[in-house]
Amino acid sequence: MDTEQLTQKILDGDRRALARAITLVESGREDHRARAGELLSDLAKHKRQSLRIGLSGTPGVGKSTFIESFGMMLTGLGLRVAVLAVDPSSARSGGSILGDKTRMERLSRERNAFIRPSPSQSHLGGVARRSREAVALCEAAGFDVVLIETVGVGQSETVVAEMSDLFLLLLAPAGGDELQGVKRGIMEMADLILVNKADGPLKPVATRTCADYAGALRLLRKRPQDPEGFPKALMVSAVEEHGLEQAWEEMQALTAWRKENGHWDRRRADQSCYWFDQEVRQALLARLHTARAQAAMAELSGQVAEGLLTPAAAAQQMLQDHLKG
Ligand SMILES: Nc1nc2c(ncn2[C@@H]2O[C@H](COP(=O)(O)OP(=O)(O)OP(=O)(O)O)[C@@H](O)[C@H]2O)c(=O)[nH]1
Ligand SMILES: [Mg+2]
Repeated sequence: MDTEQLTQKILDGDRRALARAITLVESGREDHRARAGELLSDLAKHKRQSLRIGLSGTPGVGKSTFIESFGMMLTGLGLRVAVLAVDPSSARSGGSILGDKTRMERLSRERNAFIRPSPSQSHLGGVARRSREAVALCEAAGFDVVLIETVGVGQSETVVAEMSDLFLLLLAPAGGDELQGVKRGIMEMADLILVNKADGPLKPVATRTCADYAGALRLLRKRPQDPEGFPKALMVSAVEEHGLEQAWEEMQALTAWRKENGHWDRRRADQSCYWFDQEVRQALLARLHTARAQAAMAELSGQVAEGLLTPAAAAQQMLQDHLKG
């Protein structure tokens, strides 16, 4: 299939073509990269947009269960839903997230759903680009909603937030002490906090946890991209499928407000610039990782250690010799 045909099939919403294109953007091969670049540029001209929802939460909080229930609710509303994952930790036991399609059994059988497990990779920069491009492909394929899951490790939340329109933080019911466990930076990224497992014996704890987080959110600095009352904390039960409609209504209300007030477009533009900046940095860093550059680094390091060159002079020499085009 040539690139033109692949482009057309993706625009037609063909799931197999979409899967093939994602494999293409995931490939490290030079010729694949070139083709992926061409494909993405062609598709970008159509300016299709999905609602991209980032979802983060620690292992066991119920991300997979939530995505299954929430995804089923959305397809039930007639929406087309794609699910992707950003998983920088290949070492994670049990393999990649979303590998457990068993927990998404119903959704994976839905005609209007597309689920793509993340390839296991260790390098966050590479994962970020591949995921971002996979999201762009899903948008071009006409999905109404793209859910992007990540486990709360390291920088992966930032990566996901920078490719999402909405960022959800899924939390488990817990005693007040554990509120401290959520880093402030993560709280500040969240548009909605969802306290999951608000069912059965956990319900009273969930109610308290939700109130605690609502209080904590009110203490954060007000963000220009939020209308009154946001970010919000809500209770859900992914298993009993409670609170999902309400969560969806809040997401739609927030999205509508941001679109009306110019924040949607601005955020997307800012994100594009952020990724441009990241691409430049990555490319520059990559030049320092060639065998020749590494050897020069070692050589110059030796001279710096012996006091023959100042760190600044050595750095300047390195840049002159290795960062030119
Ligand atoms: N009571 C209750 N249990 C839930 C709920 N959602 C998920 N669980 C349970 O919590 C456990 C973990 O759920 P998962 O959906 O696999 O959690 P996850 O966040 O995807 O976990 P990782 O993939 O390991 O990061 C499972 O035993 C689920 O049945 C819920 O709403 N209520
Ligand atoms: Mg999971």
